[in-house]
Amino acid sequence: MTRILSALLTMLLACATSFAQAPEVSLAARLTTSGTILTVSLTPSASTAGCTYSLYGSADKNVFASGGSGGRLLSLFPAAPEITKRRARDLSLVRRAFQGRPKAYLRAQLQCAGEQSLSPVVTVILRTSAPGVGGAGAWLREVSTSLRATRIMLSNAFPKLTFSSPLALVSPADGTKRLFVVEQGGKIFVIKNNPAAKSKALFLDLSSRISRGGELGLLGLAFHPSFAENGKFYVNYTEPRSPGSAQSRSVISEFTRSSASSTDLSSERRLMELDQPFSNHNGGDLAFGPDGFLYIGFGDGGSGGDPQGNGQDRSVLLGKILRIDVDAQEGALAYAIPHDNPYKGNSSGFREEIFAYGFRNPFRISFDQETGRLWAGDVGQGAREEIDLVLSGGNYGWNTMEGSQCYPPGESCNTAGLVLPITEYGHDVGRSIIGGYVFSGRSIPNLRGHYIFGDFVTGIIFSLLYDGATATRKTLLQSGLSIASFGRDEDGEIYVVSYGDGKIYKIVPR
Ligand SMILES: [Ca+2]
Repeated sequence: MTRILSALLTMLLACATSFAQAPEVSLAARLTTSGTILTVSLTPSASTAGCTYSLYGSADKNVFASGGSGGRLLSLFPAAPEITKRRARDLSLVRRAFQGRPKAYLRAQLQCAGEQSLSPVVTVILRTSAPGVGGAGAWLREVSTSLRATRIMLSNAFPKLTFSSPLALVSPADGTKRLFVVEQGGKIFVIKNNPAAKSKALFLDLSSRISRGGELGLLGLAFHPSFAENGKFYVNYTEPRSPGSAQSRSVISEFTRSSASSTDLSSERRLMELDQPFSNHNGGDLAFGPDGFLYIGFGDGGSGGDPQGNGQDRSVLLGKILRIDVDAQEGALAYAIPHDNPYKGNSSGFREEIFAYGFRNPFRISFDQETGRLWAGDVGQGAREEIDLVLSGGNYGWNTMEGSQCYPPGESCNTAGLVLPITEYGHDVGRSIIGGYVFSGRSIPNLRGHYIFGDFVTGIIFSLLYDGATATRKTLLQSGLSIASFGRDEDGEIYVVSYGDGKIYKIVPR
């Protein structure tokens, strides 16, 4: 959620060009005689402003036979208007991808505003005697066979409804199939999950209380697992520290609905208040785990580079993912600390609410309902955007590391004990990662079990398949949207919350 306004402007400019069909693209690849540098040249048939190339590789030519992209995603980069050239040392994974293989097959996919085209497949003969190239590489074939092309598109889910700066779409999973849309300005609307829906009911209105602008406002919503019975839900918002103050604090509150489609503000029960030293990096999401506890994502407090060192400081709640029990109270707290929290009863002064630490701005978090895994998208500083698989007591690095690189860039660091991202990308691909959800819907069988996420600035949508050992990322679509969030309905289908045009889009098969 960093850089929203400038990014929004960039996106609007970039999307001014639309294509009925993406330009055709030709691909040439050449390996140097040392075998260590690969150069690819991509030449489109027409201008590609605002488009993106995905380069796929495989040791098995057959994975490209179905007409889809296939193969392993080796790199993803913006398309230059005419010829784009990339060298292997700039392409993450390329050298690893080719280890020990006699030949590699490459194909490029060009994506422009939802339209795609594929290059012909080219063959690269590998020199296995080259320095640094060797060892078995059967993984490439295995990965390739599991990566059959999945073609998706976005459908305007509710053509008659528009929202103002929507930030989240949440399902209460109460059997009604209704959806709740969170607006940054403080309102929550409830709608029927029906493309013909033309009315939205104002479920909660916090607009008179919140602090606004930039990354402030009503940022997240989670429903109690027993919402159908107890009517309780939880929000994460920012408010002025005192009336008229320019400084903000984050508030985690419980509300209880007063009817099926409205909530009285007087039902608020404040669980937690947290002063924000700067206006940005407030985190903002909350989610109930399969254990029934509430997980809360807080950013590092803001500014740049985490000047207060909050990410690594376990005596504060900033830069953390917390875990609390909202159904009990303990001492002076409005909640209880679960007995198996990693710092429960510690004597080091660590906050017992902490579940994991070392985050910069974990703006969106979610649980995979089938495996119980907790996923987080942690927005980067100036170089790396990352997805983390969040485990109890884990240190996710910030600000010792940004993604898998030491921070500040170019300095050495002690990486012992730090948990690296499960996937990451550089700022040539995107600049503000938006964590999503694991797809469990029926509409796209190939996508079941894939974690879907994207980027606010570039609008790219990815899938990530994690089998417990290997994570495989694939580009699904260049949406051209400023994606604020993803949403998941009661059937496991996934939606895109579009901040710029205020629309909700559904991921559907193409
Ligand atoms: Ca990290």
